[in-house]
Parts: sequence; structure tokens; C-alpha cells
Amino acid sequence: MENKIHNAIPRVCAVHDLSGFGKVSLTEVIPIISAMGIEVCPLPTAVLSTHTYEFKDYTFCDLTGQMRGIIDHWNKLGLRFDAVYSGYMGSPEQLGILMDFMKQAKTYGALTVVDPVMGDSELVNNGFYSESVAALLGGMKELCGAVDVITPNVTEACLLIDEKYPGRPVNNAMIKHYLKKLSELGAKHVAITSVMDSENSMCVAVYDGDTGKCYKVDCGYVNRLFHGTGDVYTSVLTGALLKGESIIEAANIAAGFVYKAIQATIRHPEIKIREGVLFEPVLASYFNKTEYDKRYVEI
Ligand code: PXL
Repeated sequence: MENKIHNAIPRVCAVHDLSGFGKVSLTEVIPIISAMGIEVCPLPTAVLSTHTYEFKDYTFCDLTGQMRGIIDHWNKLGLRFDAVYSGYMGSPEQLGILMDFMKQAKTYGALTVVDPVMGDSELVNNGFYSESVAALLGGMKELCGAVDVITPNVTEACLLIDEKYPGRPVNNAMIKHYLKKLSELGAKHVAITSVMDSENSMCVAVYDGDTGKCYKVDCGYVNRLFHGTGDVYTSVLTGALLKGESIIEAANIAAGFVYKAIQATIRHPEIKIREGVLFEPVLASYFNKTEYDKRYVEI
């Protein structure tokens, strides 16, 4: 994507939680985007002992009260971000803070990417990761209408457009319907992750706001659930966009990375779902390439 880069190497502000164990959010975003040759400045939304899926008694320190102060300090320093990329939010008030921050960053041409992290019906019964996350929906809809790229999974996509979770499989007509409805919220490009488009295949569905075209990017299929792949995916997507890739090429590169991380994970059946995926062994080699397998088709 055409974005003016303000810094010696691209600089991303990552607005996510820091969960000590379980590999989500900043413990994925920072290493992955750094390995792509891009600087990451975290704006943490909360500090947790673990993420909230299948762990009980985790600690949760809400950092809402810190966020405006951190942003003000950065403004005094005159920092410019080439992208602002957000994920898990710790409170509904944070969405207002983030909206102001994203709007400010847009005035000087930053790329804005929102992963509207709220839930996953494949993992949790009622869809939402936790009860408190349900309160984020209204603010998340507004935010998704104001940015360049959104990357909901199917559960989050349906929440954002007030539709019922479809179950499996999701046919091409439904995929295009979701992409259209999501783009009507106002986001320029849309990537819906973890779409089961048949009984044994999974894809990312992409709407390219520059061309109006819709695509499916094949993710490969493994008959097992994985946690934390959304943050891995959007981290690579954001990094690739900053390096000048188009939305569909970036979506393709990200799908290939997640695929390899999943392949590395299934070699270790002892790893529990809640421990996340082994992306670390893939980091060193994946981003050195100049060409990536083409995994997408237009629909
Ligand atoms: O992106 C997933 C995620 C991030 N952060 C926290 C979570 C989850 C999903 O469970 O609990 C704290």
C-alpha cells in the first residue's frame, strides 16, 4: 500500500495487551514485526498473567489510565508513526482514546489497522472471549468505520454487522456478503480470518478497496483448533503493507506465515491449544524471501 514512511525504518505503534504466557498480542506482535525489519512501539492496553482463553484466575491490570499520558509524551517528543495497529482492548473507554489517536495519525498519513478482537465461536461457547469484552462492540463498530484495514474473524465479522454466526461451511456468496457489509462500515480494506469455506478448508476472505475485488486466500487445513493465530496473521499483514505490498499480496504473505507456524506446532502434539502456535522457528527464514507461493483466487 502507498504510505509515506516518516522514519529511517517504518515505525508501528502496537496497541495491544501484554499477556505473560499463552502467546497472543504483544508477545507475538513485537517479535514478528521486528523480524520484518520494522520498529514496534507498544502502547499496552492491559497487563495479564495469561490470556483469557482456558485459563482461570489470571491477573488483569487495566492500563486505560496510562494511555493518554503515554500518547501525550510521544506527541511532545514529536514522534510520527507510519502505522497504528490495534488488537485486544482492556475497556470501552480505550476505544475512544484509540479513535482520537488513530485520527491524529491519519492526518499525517499513517496506515491504520484494527483487529477487532472480541471473540471466537469456534473456541468459546457464546462467542465473546469474556463478558467484559461484550461491552466493546459499539466502540469497535465505530473504530472499524474509521480505519484503512480491519481483520475480524468470522465471529467478530458477524458481531460487527449484527448477524448470526453462520457455522460451517461459509459459501462464496456469504463471504462476499460479509465483505460488502463490513466495508460499508467504512473501512477501506477488509480481511476476514479463519473462514471455513468447506468442511476441510480454511481461508482468509479479502476485500480490496482499491479495486473492489474479493479474494479467498487458502490457509491450508488442519483438523485442530489453534489460539493466537489472529494476532500472528495481522502482525504479518501490517508489516507487509508497510513494506509496500498490496492488500492481497500482504494477505497472501501472512497466510503463508500462519500456515508454516501451524505446521511447526503440529509437530509437537504436547502443546496445548491455549499455549498458542510455534511461530518462533519460522521467524528467521520466512521474511528473507523475495517471492511467496500464491495462495489466493478471486471470487
Ligand atoms: O487476540 C487474542 C487475545 C488477546 N489478548 C487477550 C486474549 C485474547 C484471546 O483470548 O484473551 C488477553
